[in-house]
Amino acid sequence: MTQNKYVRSWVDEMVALTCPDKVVWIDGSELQAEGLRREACLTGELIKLNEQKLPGCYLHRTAVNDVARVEGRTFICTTKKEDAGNINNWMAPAEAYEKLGKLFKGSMKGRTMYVIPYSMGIVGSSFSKIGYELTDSIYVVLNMLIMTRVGVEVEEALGDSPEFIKGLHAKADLDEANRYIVHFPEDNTIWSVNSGYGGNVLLGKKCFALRIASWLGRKEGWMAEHMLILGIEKPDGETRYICAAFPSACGKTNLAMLIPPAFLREKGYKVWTVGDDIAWLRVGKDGRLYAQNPENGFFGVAPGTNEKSNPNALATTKKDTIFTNVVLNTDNNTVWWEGLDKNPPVHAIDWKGNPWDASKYDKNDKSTCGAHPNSRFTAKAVNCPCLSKEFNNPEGVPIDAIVFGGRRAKTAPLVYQSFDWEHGPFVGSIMASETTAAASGAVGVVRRDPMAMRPFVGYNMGDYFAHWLDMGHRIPKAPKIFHVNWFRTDEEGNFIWPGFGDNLRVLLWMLDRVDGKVDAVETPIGYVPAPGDIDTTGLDLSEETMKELLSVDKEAWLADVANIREFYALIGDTVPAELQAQLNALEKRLSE
Ligand code: OXD
Ligand code: MN
Repeated sequence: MTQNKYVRSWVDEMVALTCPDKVVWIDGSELQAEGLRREACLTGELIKLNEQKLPGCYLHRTAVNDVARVEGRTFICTTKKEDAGNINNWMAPAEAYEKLGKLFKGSMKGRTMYVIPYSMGIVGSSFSKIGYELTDSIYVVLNMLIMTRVGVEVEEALGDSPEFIKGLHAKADLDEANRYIVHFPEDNTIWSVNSGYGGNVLLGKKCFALRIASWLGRKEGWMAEHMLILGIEKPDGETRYICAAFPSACGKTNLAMLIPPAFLREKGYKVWTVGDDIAWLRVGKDGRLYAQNPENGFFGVAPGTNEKSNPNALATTKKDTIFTNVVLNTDNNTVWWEGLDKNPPVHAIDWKGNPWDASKYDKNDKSTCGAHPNSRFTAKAVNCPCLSKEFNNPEGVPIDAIVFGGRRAKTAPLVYQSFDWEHGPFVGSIMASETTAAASGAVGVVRRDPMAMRPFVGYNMGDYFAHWLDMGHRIPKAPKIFHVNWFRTDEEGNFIWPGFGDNLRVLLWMLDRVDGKVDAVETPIGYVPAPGDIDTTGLDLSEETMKELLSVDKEAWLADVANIREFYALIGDTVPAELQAQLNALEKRLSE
């Protein structure tokens, strides 16, 4: 237990508020973790899985009303409303403390409070930041032990400093109507109550490493982004690094762990994973931008993960993993989810804990799913077969390219490059995803999700854009910025681009652009590859189809400009003049 007086007095205060029967300090040891797993199995909070087939693996089920992040109940509490901006929900700090204080009051009576000292980032690295999470959930403790670096070494690194993020979480009675995920960036504080779902309660992840960290990054001159980090090893042994931001559930984990297509594998290309969800970015001494993954594990979406889509993720989950809300196969005590394989278990329990009959499964009716569509695996990074050897490098990895991406049926081409750095944040700011009605091919609703950070920026979105522009001036050797869309569809609504491992072909074009090895075609939206510059060896894609994938539909883009204007108006007058000028220039180029 730390002697840090700031930690001790804050813990005392939170104990007085929540009134736990017992307080347990988490030391990061395997012995303590094993004791907690055993206790959780006794109460039913965890189910131990088949030790031969899935050693060290467990299943957990959340309450049925508590299966995803709750954006509508997530708040940024700054003294001035304009500091949180129009995109975030805002509450005055005093009001939030009072409102949640009542919910926390006595909420741990009859329960144990666990005190988790954790580091986001490699302990002792200049990137890293320390947090404490107080929670009444063993599930949270065990997930934090996988997702972050926990224990005595973290307390030693903090020493007697007051610089730590104070996280308080209580399950209370899981009451949806009183569920709140609240951030006080001015106080380095996060309060989460009435949930037991990962994204709401593993406070190191979205709450700290994105919302609070983005606030700190702006103050201190660095960036916290919703980005994967991957390394591409070339046949000559050199490895180049790329960061990519896609909205939730658009395949970041799959891209981060991709397996190159056979002809590139044979040439000697390899892909290494540094991170699948969050990147902290700082300018290095050499003037390049460096990235570190602040997490220590993966909290991935299970459904759809299989031997084809992501064999590396699947392999990562074969030991030491906590599965949440997947199907339990009662014949052999293993797990299953939709899209794992074509052999659903015959005797099974669904994510709600009820007997499940796979033969009644109808893919158009989510209520018949055995696993919840947002069911998850929490798996250790060290168990990932393609983990980068730079994963624990305290300096981070140098970034050559930043990639933004969305899910667009028609508008965005397969790939384009921004004209320059200033145009890059513009490209990020107009990121969007849409739903497609597959049957009719009709285009659905567009949700603008700048830099994939709409739910995660801990301050005013316009100020966040300004920070991106400002960072351009601080990075002498800035990465190049690109946009991709793996999801372009044909008239029948079928995806045109094969995706998955073949996405490496597009990343290699980017690296050629970075190295000045290949020309590109200038279009109103940016530079696109010349026909033939993306290697399509072994793919069944005609030149016509490639042209279609890379085409820019001016009418669709002009309609998009109108939608972007509305979105900028929603953010308000903090949108930097530079980005408004970029939007006007785009419109002009499209109209010419
Ligand atoms: C997300 C996640 O929702 O990573 O983005 O869980
Ligand atoms: Mn995410």
